[in-house]
Amino acid sequence: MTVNPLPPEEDLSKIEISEPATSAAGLGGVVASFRHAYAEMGVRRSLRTLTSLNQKDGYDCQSCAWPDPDGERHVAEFCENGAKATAWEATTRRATPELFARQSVAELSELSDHALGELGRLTTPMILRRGASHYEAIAWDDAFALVAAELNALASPNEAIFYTSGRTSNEAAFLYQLFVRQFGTNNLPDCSNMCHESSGTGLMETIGVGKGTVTLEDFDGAQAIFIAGQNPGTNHPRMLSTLQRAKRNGATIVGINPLAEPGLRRFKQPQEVLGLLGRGTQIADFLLRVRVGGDVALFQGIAKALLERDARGEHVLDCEFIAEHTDGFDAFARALTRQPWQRIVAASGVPQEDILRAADVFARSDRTITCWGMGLTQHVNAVANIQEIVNLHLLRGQIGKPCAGLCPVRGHSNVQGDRTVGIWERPRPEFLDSLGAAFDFEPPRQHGLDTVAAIRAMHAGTAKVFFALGGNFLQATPDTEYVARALRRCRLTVHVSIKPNRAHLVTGEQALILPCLGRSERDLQDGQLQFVTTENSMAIVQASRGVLEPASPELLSEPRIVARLARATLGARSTVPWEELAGDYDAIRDAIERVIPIFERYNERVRVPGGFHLPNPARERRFLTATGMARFTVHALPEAALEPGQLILTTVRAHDQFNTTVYAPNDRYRGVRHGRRVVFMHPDDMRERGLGAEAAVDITSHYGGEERHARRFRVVPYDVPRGCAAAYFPEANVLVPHDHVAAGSNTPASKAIVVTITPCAERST
Ligand SMILES: Nc1nc2c(c(=O)[nH]1)N[C@H]1C(S)=C(S)[C@@H](COP(=O)(O)OP(=O)(O)OC[C@H]3O[C@@H](n4cnc5c(=O)[nH]c(N)nc54)[C@H](O)[C@@H]3O)O[C@H]1N2
Ligand SMILES: Nc1nc2c(c(=O)[nH]1)N[C@H]1C(S)=C(S)[C@@H](COP(=O)(O)OP(=O)(O)OC[C@H]3O[C@@H](n4cnc5c(=O)[nH]c(N)nc54)[C@H](O)[C@@H]3O)O[C@H]1N2
Ligand SMILES: [Mo]
Repeated sequence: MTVNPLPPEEDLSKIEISEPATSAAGLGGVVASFRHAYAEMGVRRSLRTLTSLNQKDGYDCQSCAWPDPDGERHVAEFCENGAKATAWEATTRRATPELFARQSVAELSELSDHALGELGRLTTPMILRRGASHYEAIAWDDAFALVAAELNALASPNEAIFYTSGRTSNEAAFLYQLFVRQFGTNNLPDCSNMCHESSGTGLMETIGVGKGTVTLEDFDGAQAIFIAGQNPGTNHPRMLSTLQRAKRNGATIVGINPLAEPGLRRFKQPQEVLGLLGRGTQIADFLLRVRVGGDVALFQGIAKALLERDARGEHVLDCEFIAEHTDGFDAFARALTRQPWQRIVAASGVPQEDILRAADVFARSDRTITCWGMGLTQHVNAVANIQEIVNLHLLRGQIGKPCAGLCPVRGHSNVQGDRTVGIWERPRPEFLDSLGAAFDFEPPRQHGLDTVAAIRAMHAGTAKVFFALGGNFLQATPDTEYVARALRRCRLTVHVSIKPNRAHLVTGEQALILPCLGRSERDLQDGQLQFVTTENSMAIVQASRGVLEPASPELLSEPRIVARLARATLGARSTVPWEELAGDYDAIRDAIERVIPIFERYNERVRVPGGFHLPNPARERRFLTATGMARFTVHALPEAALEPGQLILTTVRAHDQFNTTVYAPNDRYRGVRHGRRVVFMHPDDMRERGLGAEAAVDITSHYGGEERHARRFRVVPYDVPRGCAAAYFPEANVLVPHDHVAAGSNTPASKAIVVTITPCAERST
């Protein structure tokens, strides 16, 4: 039978809706951390793990990529969601072969995403044989032999896809891309393709480097901080401490978001007694309630206001910086002069006086930082969103000086590092030259497939083996039913994972689950305790050492899995000493240093507590673009293409999830409990459609004449702009067309889905 790729329906009548929170963290956060940790791992284990989290001799939190402070660290240098991520990994529950023998793949697919995760840690490699209904255990050697045989039977190495999720360490990622390139392909899609790819593309073209230009310390002296399309209270809670400090030092903070997220409003510092109980610190001085997809217009409005003030003689532009370091200013200024204010206001949904107020903050600040997240990167015009921020910063020279600059806030804890060490389907020629020279082979030069292209290739039958180092490809990608068909067409699908997820249930003809060590666990190789390294959102490379006994003696580390797979697949074709490298991570780091010069003295520097910074030329006002200048760019306003009755739906994360991992079916901050199939709507938009509070609805997306359906959601009246709606990722991914992507970065536009919302045939009570 064919397994349903979608999460099962929910009992909508159980969903409880209350007022959204008005502040983030505080006592509620601490209680939630410990309650969750104790339930999963008991008291002793909770203390052992939580006190090692983000300490200089401990391990890097698996949750987000927000950096750790350089100086003294608090004993509790973690947040509620870091604690949940740790507890989720360090749980004492086990998904054993007996469990898989009892429950068929079809039966497992009827569990919710939360329940699938609750099955516990995988203990043994598992195989789903051709035509079988149940997974069964398989020996590691046999598993590697099977993958190797399937890979070597392909007509071309380009028929294999090698996906990476951003939790993978630098060491594992480097070995993996080396194996994939020796095998003969650049088909290395990763989660970044769905995440900050638009930031990388937008920044590379304009400032010559695809990463952010600020450090954590820069926040302490910033005069203004803009936070656009990001929900730090849920997704980067430790950022709130940084913002609180900046605020106490006098910074003005402006949020740009269709939703009034509690984390942007008030923060009660859980590490301070007063923070637990008091009113907390107000974070954003004000919020610009942009309509979904209205950011290009909004940033243009701010820039237009600056240009107008300068024209009135107020000297708000940094003319010296513009002359010395940029090109394209004249064309940019001309385009904005011609852009009428009415269009800017209509397209952004923000009144002109609010835009002028934001421009005033920008004009008065000599040290401005702009942070952004998925609210900007997952749009058709996402690259333009990022480049409009660059334009603003260039106007006032707010880059490459202390306490000012650009800050894409990365998601997965090592997504930035994976790219630095070579996980990229479009590698630079110099990188390949260096890799080839270090390992004496000729790497493939043809660009590989990114995530969306990989989905299409599998769907078309031109890619036949899918291998994932972490992640949940089925549910993280757009267009779930299309992706399910794509995966089912493969000869073999393989997931290196730590817990069961839905991607293990929608498979190729054969499927393998290869269980690996988690980051919190001790990694012993060839009798030596190893550590791995990760790079955070601000380009600091740090060591991470697990402290717990592995969940099962049969688990292998990710570098070991890659090495054994490489040896099984490449045999005498490769001269790389795979097993030696997997037995000594220092040797992997030495190899990284040989290939990527910015890692000079890697092993020495990463042993200094706190790690080291990778260089960023834009920080020093060296712009490695074709012209050697930072570039102003001109972007058209997107045409609003909504037909009567249509809304624009954005997809967001709930407070109790990490991407496709659901810790609990709740979102305390938005006032939702006991369910996730909800859609947030403006009360007037509900009234117009005759939808009462608690109505059960179906959501239909419309794209290129096609319709996609997500059925049985409960509507929640919410403070969203008129014409906009929000639902949770991954439940809404079935609505996202796979070919609805950002221009330039090919990132699925999962923050801007054109939908209609209609009552379900049958109503919940
Ligand atoms: N606890 C927890 N931590 C996480 C994650 C998690 O799932 N859970 N995920 C990790 C990952 S991989 C990532 S990439 C980050 C994601 O962190 P965020 O970027 O904060 O992720 P989202 O929840 O997608 O939220 C995006 C924000 O953008 C807003 N938004 C939506 N549409 C628009 C728009 O058109 N314009 C503007 N200006 N805003 C908009 C939403 O209201 C929301 O507040 O977090 C990382 N950290
Ligand atoms: N509609 C919509 N879709 C989105 C987004 C959105 O905002 N809206 N956000 C996008 C973004 S920003 C991202 S980053 C992607 C995320 O895409 P992915 O990175 O593919 O998804 P995750 O849910 O983070 O992956 C979770 C799985 O990783 C495995 N895992 C956890 N820890 C480890 C480990 O240490 N090693 C290994 N090997 N496996 C491990 C677990 O088995 C878990 O089930 O989703 C994207 N999809
Ligand atoms: Mo992400």
